[in-house]
Amino acid sequence: MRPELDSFSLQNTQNLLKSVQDCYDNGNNGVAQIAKIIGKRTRPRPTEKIHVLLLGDSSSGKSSFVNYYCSKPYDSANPKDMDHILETGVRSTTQTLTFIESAPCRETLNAASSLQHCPGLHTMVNAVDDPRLERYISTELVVSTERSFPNIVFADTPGLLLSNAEQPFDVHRTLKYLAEEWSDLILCFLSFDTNSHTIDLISNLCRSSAGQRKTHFLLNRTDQVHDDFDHISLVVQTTQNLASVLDHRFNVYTTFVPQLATNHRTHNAISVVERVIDRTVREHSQRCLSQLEADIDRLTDAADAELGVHAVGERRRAAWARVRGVVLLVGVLVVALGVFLAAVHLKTLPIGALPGWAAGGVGRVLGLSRSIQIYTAAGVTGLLGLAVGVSCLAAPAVASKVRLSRLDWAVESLSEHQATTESLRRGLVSDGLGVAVDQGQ
Ligand SMILES: Nc1nc2c(ncn2[C@@H]2O[C@H](COP(=O)(O)OP(=O)(O)OP(=O)(O)O)[C@@H](O)[C@H]2O)c(=O)[nH]1
Ligand SMILES: [Mg+2]
Repeated sequence: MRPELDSFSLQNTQNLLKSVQDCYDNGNNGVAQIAKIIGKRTRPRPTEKIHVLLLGDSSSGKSSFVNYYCSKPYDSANPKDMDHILETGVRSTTQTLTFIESAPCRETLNAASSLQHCPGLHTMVNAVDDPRLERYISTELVVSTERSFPNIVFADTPGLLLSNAEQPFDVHRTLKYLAEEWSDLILCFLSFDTNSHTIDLISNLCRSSAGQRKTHFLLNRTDQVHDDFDHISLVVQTTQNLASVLDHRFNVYTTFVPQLATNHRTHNAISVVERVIDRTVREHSQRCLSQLEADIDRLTDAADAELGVHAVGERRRAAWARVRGVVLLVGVLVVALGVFLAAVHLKTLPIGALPGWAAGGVGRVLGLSRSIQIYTAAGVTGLLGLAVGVSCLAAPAVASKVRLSRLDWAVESLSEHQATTESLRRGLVSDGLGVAVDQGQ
């Protein structure tokens, strides 16, 4: 594979992950916000970073690997040029569980700040159930865009010792949690004299099928072997040790950090390890895209279903509106008739004879009062009918119109997101085809 094509595709992967994030978080237009409007819960939005767990023997080169990965590529004109982000040393150096990730500014976060920075770590502390762990977490925020680092969180762990009791916190339980729940990729660093205790522990960690898939072994610092014979015997011995406890296929890469190498004669597979990391980032980006597509589909279905219910309701409302219209018309006519009859009745009264007429005939007075009461009652009833009819018609119609316009907007925004995911998917496929063509050459 040509390096420029590789970096082109890496750039595409990073852009894809960023676009997926944008689709979820794009202010009021984001998928997360649309889900709230539709009234659906979404799964936690996928992160743009994969989690790479580094574990293994003490002094096997875990921290040096992080320093190497975040530094500029090896330059034979300047062979020792490498960043020193993490402390390294010949004797057990790393005592804390250290997370390393890219950020706009260089910063070291202590335990409290790390937990604040990444609230998900509380779940780990609770699961490990060792109060000491909370004090032994730190985070290195690093300004580096080398390789796939912007899309990675590394976890550098204390080297495995013969006894877990010698460790400042329960490293075994912490590694188990990180391996099973946190990591997308596990790099196991082995040294020349890896003991059976380490091998047993590692075999326990990658027992599950997910663990088997994501675990890769690095026989590191192989620049320090004396000659090819030593190199081969070391590889054979390590492979046999692993094969005695693992009943699945596994990869062992012989690696060394070029900037630290005492000699460059032995084969160095560190670039293969880098490609394994790149591939994990690409797989992750495809999973993120698939989740986004699934979320958009689910929300579109939910919005369409609600729009369907609204359409049925709207038809019923229209039918009722016709009935109400007739009732209203009758009401209005009754009012009009009442007013008209009252007016006619009052007009025909002999006004001059009114006192005598009132005094002379209680029955007539009562008759007149009843008539007026009846007309008034008819008028008031008609008016009430009018008011109730109008309010019944208007109120639900306004509420439903607001909801409908929101749903229409949601469906429109979702179809825009869908168009984005389709173009991302096309880009991904054509990118993949480009790589495949290149590999075939
Ligand atoms: N020659 C050579 N030395 C290396 C290489 N990788 C690391 N070292 C050296 O090995 C020593 C241990 O490296 P670290 O990176 O501290 O190892 P570690 O696995 O983080 O050790 P702990 O944190 O104690 O578990 C340091 O002195 C490094 O400079 C390598 O590939 N080749
Ligand atoms: Mg270390």
